[in-house]
Amino acid sequence: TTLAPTGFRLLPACFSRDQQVTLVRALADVIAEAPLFTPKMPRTGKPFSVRMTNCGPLGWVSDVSGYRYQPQHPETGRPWPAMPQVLLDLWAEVAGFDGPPEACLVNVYAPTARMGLHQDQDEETFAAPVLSVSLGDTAVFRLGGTNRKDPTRSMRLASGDVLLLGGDARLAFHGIDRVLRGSSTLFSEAGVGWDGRVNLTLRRVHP
Ligand code: MD3
Ligand code: FE
Repeated sequence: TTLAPTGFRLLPACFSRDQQVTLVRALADVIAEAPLFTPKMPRTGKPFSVRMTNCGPLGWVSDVSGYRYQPQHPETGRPWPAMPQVLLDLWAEVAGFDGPPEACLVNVYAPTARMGLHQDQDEETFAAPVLSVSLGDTAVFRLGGTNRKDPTRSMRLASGDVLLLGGDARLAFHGIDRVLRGSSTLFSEAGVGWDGRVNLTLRRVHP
């Protein structure tokens, strides 16, 4: 078994069920303003299995030209909608970083979607942590070290769980092996027409 890197903090059930329902409804408004898009791999153009949108001043996008942060939606050209206040409050409470998050990437996983092992290195600073919020179906998450060949460990991320990745964990390899279909009733309870899983990542892009 492998030790978690320093700077890795799981806050299980950080959000109450009521807070999760409120957040899901706020995300439905975000998606109405900034429709989900299917990112493409740089160079090859191969589509991701995860669909995405963003809120906050900047958003992460990926297409044949590469990965980048930009202030507008890649398809509508409009600015990203504001980050829901509950997310700004969460960051202020737990991030331990002086300055608000600049980007909130919204990853929407259909029940069969996954995300391969990768590092997050598109930001201009790694001094701030990344804060992740899981909603809906439980995910099987994989966390390694800062080298691709380091040993990895697997853990489940359930709806309402929050993960803080600072310190060494900020540059750790990580991915989503699979989503446990039907493990949550959150989205039906919230009355949105989705299934699967949603993950939010709050980040600083600039120092
Ligand atoms: C560990 N998202 O958006 S969240 C991503 O569930 C991403 O959608 C996954 O990886 C998801 O880049 C994992 C947990 C997470 C997020 C960022 C990290 C773990 C991380 C950054 C560094 C190390
Ligand atoms: Fe990532």
